[in-house]
Amino acid sequence: MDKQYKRTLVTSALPYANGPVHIGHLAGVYVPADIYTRFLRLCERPVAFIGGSDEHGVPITIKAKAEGVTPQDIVDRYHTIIRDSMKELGISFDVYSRTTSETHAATASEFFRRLYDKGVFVEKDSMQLYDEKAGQFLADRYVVGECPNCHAQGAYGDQCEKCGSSLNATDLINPVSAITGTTPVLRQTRHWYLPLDRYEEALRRWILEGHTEWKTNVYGQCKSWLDTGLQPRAVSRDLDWGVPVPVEGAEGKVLYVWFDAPIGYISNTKEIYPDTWEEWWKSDDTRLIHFIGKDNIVFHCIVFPAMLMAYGDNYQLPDNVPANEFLNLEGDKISTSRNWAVWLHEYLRDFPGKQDVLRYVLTANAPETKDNDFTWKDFQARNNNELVAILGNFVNRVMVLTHKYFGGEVPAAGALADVDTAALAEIKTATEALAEAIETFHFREGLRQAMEIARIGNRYLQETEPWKVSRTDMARVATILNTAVQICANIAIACEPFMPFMAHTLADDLRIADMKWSMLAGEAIVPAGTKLAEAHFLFEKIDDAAIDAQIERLQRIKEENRLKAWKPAPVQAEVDFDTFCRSDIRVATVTACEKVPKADKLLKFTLDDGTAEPRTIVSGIAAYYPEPDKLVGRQVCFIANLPPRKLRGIVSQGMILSAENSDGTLSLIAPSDTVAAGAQVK
Ligand code: B3M
Ligand code: ZN
Repeated sequence: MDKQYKRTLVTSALPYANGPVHIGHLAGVYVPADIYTRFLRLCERPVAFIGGSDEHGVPITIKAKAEGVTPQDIVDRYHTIIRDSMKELGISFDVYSRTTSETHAATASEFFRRLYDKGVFVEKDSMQLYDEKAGQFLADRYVVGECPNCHAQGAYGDQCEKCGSSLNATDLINPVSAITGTTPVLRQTRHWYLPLDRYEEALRRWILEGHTEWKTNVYGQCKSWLDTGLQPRAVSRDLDWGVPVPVEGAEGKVLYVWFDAPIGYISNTKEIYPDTWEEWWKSDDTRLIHFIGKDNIVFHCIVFPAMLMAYGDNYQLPDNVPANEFLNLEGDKISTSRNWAVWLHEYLRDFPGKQDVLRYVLTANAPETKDNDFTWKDFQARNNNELVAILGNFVNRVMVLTHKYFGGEVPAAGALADVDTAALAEIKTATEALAEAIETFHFREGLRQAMEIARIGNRYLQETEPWKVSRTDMARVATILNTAVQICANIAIACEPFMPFMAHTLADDLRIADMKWSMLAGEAIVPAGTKLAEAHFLFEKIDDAAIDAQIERLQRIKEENRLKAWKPAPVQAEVDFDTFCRSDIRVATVTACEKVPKADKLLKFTLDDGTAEPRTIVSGIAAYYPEPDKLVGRQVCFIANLPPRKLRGIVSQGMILSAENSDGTLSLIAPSDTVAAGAQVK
């Protein structure tokens, strides 16, 4: 399909260097981009895989302020963590640079300047919030106040987290600067706007008519943006962190992070190909593919292409943008701020040597067409039941048998029987389907086809049973095992894009020096006479303890988040003092306590309230006191002057007081020292 292209430029979203990357980023962007790139390399098609950190933007400055360090400190820290962890996972970037590089500053600056000189931008003055104490304009995130829609306090200048509406900082009621806590004033400021409306027709033709083959989620989002009508967008900000606006009189202004970040793809290409980078961006026979998550679609399909159109000079627009949906974790949305994530660097620490398992699970479960869920139980099951039981087991059996019957030397095959040619034909079909799936960005399907080869291998051994044949016909055993070794070789090559660590180990074991896609389903990938490595297991089982530890970690985080989110209930409407005083609250000593039969919420208390008569009160707290007899002897507080009422046939004389904890559990109220039964609470 893309034979007319000389080279493919693969980009993957530049992660913000304000935190580590998690499985959501990996499943959505980096693992699919890496699969695609590795596939092209195996096919010997020229490809460059561009990555890097996105190091500008307001969130980084906020994090720096919160920690009392510089933005540079923040991006240095996370750039290193992200770069190293992605490398360890085998994400095979040709370059992983950063938007604080000099090359990038020069490239982004030149890009803006050219658009400026061509008169592309619209310059507009507007009123924005300014913190006089800090002496700076406030980015939307730096302003908090009352939401104009739901009137919640603490809404941010760009969004109210309570009602979800997106806001303008100037709409907030009683805005306060998050930097100094002072009330900001409105001040005039000038910014440059990219008039997206002027590119609407061209974008419409290019996407809606020219790229009907794009994934439906991507195409649909573009269509809805275009149908709503595009507006000019400011591409500069009043901020001291970013690429300075290269225009006289623009001191204190930087390029908006979403203007400079995609240019980072160009800057990073220059870093690896300082002499030939233009071929990769500006020639018709280059194919540009952006791997991103669904929240970045508008920037990659509308804004950046409009920027490239505005620049001209034959910059190529993306040929495809196979954006993914989101991956959830154990049923909940992944969230950096709530620490609800599996962080890559922590995974690599907790599961050393198991990079391929994560790559496998994230691909098998990739959110290609809808949001999907990662669970640790599924991770374990896929490892144990698929990688270990199907793939690892097949390869191990072949290696063991080859050692057992032929001292580890691949025997020469004789004439093939029908069962042999049938297996090889099935493999050919699977590898063709696999290539087609990867070409069209259906990586889950691709992985399924790659695993199919191992399934074919297992069936082949079951049907041919070389261990039985060995009693009568060693020449036939030789043919079977030669065929089985070739199936292993197909597994190595077909799985390389998905599980490169396993694939290269297996290729080494089979003495395949240089894997190529063209070898697949071909004849004798491993020549007869090759001495194989000793048999070993490519995958090992993951036990319950390792999985339980991860699940417990998530439960702890959930608990912490719940406590953080808890707030005391709002205070009720006022009551006058006399009304309050009419409630007669007293202390009593528990003399007996038991469950009420057939009412799992209720406990029946018998109380000494200082009078001659014991008092009975039924209370709905059984769930929190599973051993009611242990309450005997304790003191409780109760309301003495409520009218008696019947509960489950028992007359309850009052109400026992308890406090509701943040998790909804109830806890009995008692005086801090023992007092006389019947003492009044005042
Ligand atoms: N840093 C947003 C993100 O990580 C952004 C991507 C930039 S790609 C040019 O979701
Ligand atoms: Zn609101």
